[in-house]
Formats: sequence, structure tokens, C-alpha cells
Amino acid sequence: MRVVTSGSAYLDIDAYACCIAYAELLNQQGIAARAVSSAPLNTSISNSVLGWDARLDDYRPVAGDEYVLMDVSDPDHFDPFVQLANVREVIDHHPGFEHYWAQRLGTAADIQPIGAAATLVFLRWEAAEALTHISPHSAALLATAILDNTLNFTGQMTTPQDTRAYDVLARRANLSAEWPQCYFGECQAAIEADLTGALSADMKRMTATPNLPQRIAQMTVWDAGELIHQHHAAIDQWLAAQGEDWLLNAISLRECKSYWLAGSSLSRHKLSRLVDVEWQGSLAVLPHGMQRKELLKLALAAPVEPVNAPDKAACC
Ligand SMILES: [Mn+2]
Repeated sequence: MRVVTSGSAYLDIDAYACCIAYAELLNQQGIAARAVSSAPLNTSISNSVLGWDARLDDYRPVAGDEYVLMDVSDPDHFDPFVQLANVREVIDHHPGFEHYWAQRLGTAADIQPIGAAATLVFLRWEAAEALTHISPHSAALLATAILDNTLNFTGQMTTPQDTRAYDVLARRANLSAEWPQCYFGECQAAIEADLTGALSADMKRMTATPNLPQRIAQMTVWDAGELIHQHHAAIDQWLAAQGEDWLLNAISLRECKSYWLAGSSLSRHKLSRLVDVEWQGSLAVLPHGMQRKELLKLALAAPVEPVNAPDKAACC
């Protein structure tokens, strides 16, 4: 069995769509595959999306299964049932592990800087000349994943391939012109209804990257300024309970900006080394929407700051 799966922390709409739509393609090609995850779904998988006729498979991996990893390539972040030695294929758009997988898998590792991993899955369907057979729910899932991961085509990683894939898939799925606004509005309502749940469902540990705050929570909403204005204290309190070195990256699609809320002067210092931002207390507003994976790319490219030698005055 080919087990098509993703990360351990949570599934977002991109990972969810990729698992379901790629397992469907493999099955159509005569390769038995299941879309499987043990991770919780985050708020990007909105109520409308959950109402579509699409599900992960109820399947428990067994010895001898092979694994296909979608929208993740960091071995520390895989779903815990994944057997590293049995990974057959990786399709992802996060930076950092391209070389590792190219050495292990050669061309079976497909890691590209592109707006959504869902676009890479769309390209597989297209290359297989199978798009006329894609189910409406898989087309709708992939299209919505592209909307989300490209920040409605405003994200800096968006490519012409993402835009083209959305157009083709939205037509196949009969999505209306109002779907983007409807979808993002639904996501914001879900986040506001359970703010701490949304924070914990989209929080990543970045401890392997010393140039970044140790924890980064991210949310993509229609109006992040308003959300932070209304819920600043609750967000602060919940994140502070997770430690002192953290960032909330709230992406605001209405204004195409990122709102950053940082946990401490250490967190702000790390971020200011990567991006020229002006802090007002713990808050900074970036003039464009920046995704966590873009920030990760900057952090990986920057030199690691040497740990300060002990301060003599403090010792004496
Ligand atoms: Mn993604």
C-alpha cells in the first residue's frame, strides 16, 4: 500500500488536499494508495470544505507499506507512523531539505519553490493527462489549497503555475467567483470562535533554526488588524504560556500585510536581523503578507549569531 500523508503537528488545507487528490491519482494509475493522517485538521479546512464529499481514508499503516510525503520534507515533522526508510516520494514546497531528499530519492523528490504543494499535484494530474477524470471534490480541494497557500495570489511565492492551476481546477469544480471571499471569511470566523484552538493548531516548533523564534504560530485571515486589536490580550496570554521566544504571524488578506506579535526582546531581535521592521511594543506590521516558510528561507540564508561570551561584569 502507498500511504499518502503529511506532517505531525496539524493538517492545513494544502496538505489535506494533496493527500486526498494524489492518492486518487495513484489509484487511477493502478497503484493502491490511501490518504492517511493522524494529525488534527486546522481552521483552513473550513466548514464548507468539510461538507464536500472528500475524506481521509480510515487506514492504519502496516509493515511493508510505502510512504508518500505531501507538503512536508523535514524528517522531524512527519506524521509519527512514517517509516523513514520506506519513503518513496516527496512532494513539497518548503525550503531546507531539497539536497537531503535529492540524495535519497533522486527525481522522486519534487521540492520546488511554488505557492502551493497543491499546484505540484495539479501538474501531476496534468502530466498524466487525467484531468478530465479528477473528481469534483479533489479539484475543489486543490483549488482552495492554492487560494490559501498563495494568500489569494498575493503571497511572494506565488507563481504563474499557481494561477493557471487555480483557473483550470476552479472551472472543473464549478467554484463561483465569490468563493475566495467566502472561503477566507469562513476561516476568520472559525479562528475567532476558538482563538486558542486555532493558535495551537497552527503552531510550529522552529528549534532547529536558531535564527528564528522557537515557536511560530501563523493564521491567515481576512482582517488581521481587527482580529489582533480585539484579541491582543488573549493571544499574548496563551502564547506566553508556551515560553518566551515566540512569534504570531497573522496574515491579513484584506490589506496584504503581515501583523507580527513577538513574545520577548529576544524574539524581536532575531526577527529584526532577518527583516527590516519597526516595532511598536510587541507589534510590527509588515507592508506585505509574509508566510512562515518565507521567513524560514531568510533564516536559513542568514549567518547564525554567535552565542555571546559570558559577560565578565555579570560574573564578578
Ligand atoms: Mn503548503
